[in-house]
Amino acid sequence: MPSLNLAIQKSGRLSGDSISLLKRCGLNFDSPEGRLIVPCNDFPLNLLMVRDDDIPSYVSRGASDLGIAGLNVIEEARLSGLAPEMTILRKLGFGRCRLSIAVPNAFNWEGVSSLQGLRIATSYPSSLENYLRRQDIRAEIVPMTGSVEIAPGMGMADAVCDLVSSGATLRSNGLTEVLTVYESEAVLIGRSSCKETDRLLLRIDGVLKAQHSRYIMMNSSRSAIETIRSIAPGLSQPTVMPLAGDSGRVAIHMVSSENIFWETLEKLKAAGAEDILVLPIEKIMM
Ligand code: PRT
Ligand code: ZN
Repeated sequence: MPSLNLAIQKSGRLSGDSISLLKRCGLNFDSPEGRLIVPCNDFPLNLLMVRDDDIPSYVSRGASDLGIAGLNVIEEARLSGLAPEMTILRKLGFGRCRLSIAVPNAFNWEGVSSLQGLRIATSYPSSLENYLRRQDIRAEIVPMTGSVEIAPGMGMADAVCDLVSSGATLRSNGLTEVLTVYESEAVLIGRSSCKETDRLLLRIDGVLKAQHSRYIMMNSSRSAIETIRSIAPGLSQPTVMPLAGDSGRVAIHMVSSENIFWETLEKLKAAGAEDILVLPIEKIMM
């Protein structure tokens, strides 16, 4: 059976989380360090270790069946017409950031119309152009490949359009974030599905679902079951079992599709639940 190719970032912000996700999907492979192609031992899949910017082209041109990259990289490639043949199969929940517009702290910001006629430095010219067109703004785009945040200080631009996560980089360069162009996170992209991509997708879904889900166990009186069900979120049908030697009391087991907060445990206790245990779930197959 021919192997699938999955392109991931060789080294950078998305590499660790991409590898960790694939390992949680049961894929086993030797250390990818310093290698371009890494075969998996027990799944017909090769990892292609590449720069994140090349991932849309690998997938769109059919060299790779699948890829993991930031939505920002995918959007930019799609809008620039470089990688037309790809679809977003799953959002993966890591590598979260946003593409934002920022201006010098002293700038008199009065809303999006303040961008009219400015020079805006960015590594995302197509995303910015698309945004400005939709907002009916005419501005000059100054393309840069990195260190965009220094452009206003160097007199090269009046504003920047760059990725932001904590905002510390903008702050330390005397810039204020004023608009979000789009939110981004790591996504899985592909071209067409086949039996093996479907098999991998099922595992990815299982891992993503499990990481937010919790298994809850508690004891209570039979009469408290309905109140308890109304308190704990995301529950379908709990398993209710009689406790040995006490016909009025039961053990309740259930899966919650959301994390369980201390406040919820306090409400459960107030409703009469005791010995409440909350456990993480490793895998879910529906
Ligand atoms: O070598 P290669 O081309 O593969 O890597 P790269 O250097 O282009 O990318 P890398 O590893 O820096 O980022 C990979 C992906 O991580 C990006 O495409 C985003 O999808 C995602 N990501 C998440 C980020 C950030 N958060 C982020 N904060 N990418 C970049 N940044 C940079 C940002 O450009 C700015 O310089 O971090 C700085 C801002 O961070 P804060 O926390 O100070 O706001
Ligand atoms: Zn890159």
